[in-house]
Amino acid sequence: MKNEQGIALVDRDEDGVDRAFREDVLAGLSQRQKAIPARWLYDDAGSQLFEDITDLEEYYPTRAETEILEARGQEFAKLIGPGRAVVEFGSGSSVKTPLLLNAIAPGAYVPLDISGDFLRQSAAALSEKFPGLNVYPVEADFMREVALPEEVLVMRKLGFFPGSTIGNMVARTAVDLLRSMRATLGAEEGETPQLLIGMDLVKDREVLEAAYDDSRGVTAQFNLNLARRINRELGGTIPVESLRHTTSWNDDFARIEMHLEATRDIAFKVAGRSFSMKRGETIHTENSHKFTRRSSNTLLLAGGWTPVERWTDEAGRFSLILAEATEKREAP
Ligand code: AVJ
Repeated sequence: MKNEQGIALVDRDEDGVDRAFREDVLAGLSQRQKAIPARWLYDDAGSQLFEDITDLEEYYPTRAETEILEARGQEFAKLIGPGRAVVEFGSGSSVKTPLLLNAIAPGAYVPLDISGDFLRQSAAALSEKFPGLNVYPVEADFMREVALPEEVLVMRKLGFFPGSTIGNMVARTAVDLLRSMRATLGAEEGETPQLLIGMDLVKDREVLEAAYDDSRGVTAQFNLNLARRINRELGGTIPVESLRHTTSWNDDFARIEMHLEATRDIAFKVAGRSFSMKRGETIHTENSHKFTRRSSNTLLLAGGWTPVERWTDEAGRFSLILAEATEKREAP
């Protein structure tokens, strides 16, 4: 996979091993609290399992956010206006992006994704649905500033980041991303870009824990797939049948945590290195932060974005927030 500059985005060694994946896994398994960044959950199998999760009875976020996008089109049109280049951080899902594009009459659509395959698929699907719309896919790591295609530089920009993906990041990383988005969208060039971002809300612990530990065990498979992926791609010998999926609400940090817990003392190898886990010890595999009105405002402001409007679904489970890049010279 190469980006526009012809630079391979996935750096593989002679054996075809993704170097960043190996480094993250080896470093993560060497920590006192074992932890692997959540982004590695999404190989092809993991991405498919996540799609399955979005259909589950217990997993409300996708339905709640879609409900907002369906209900608020006229308000988006009024507050965002026509002719903006919509820059989506992550390849558009088949359902959510068309709802937004239909509502606002955009000038162009620019999906950004690190996976060229997903990017081309979703760009092609969107072009088919919107024959008149200029679509400029860009293969890039949007955690850093991305150079947008020349054709959209003159247009006003709207960033779109649905799904509460921001919730997977700890505050420091989330703020870095929000600042990168500002830079990507041209906030430093006297532009006032807008950002439409989904953020899931704090709610009863039982509802949250069920959403991340469903009765059909799909989320468990999603989590366990990470161990299988390590075995597949990094020559691992993790006894996957001796790991179990666990979910818990961390009230201090307002987040759901997913872990893989050893059900007995185990020892295994990954990429030639030896590791062990005592019974009950865990590998932390994901955080999913939940927000309040205030905590989401604080995070956005820290990242250089001023909230201007917010919507929730009827049941008040999920929020979609419209923000604009904060002026540099704003009073303290
Ligand atoms: C893709 C980050 C929105 O945190 O809800 C779903 C991922 N993990 N079930 C989320 C996920 C377990 C999901 N996001």
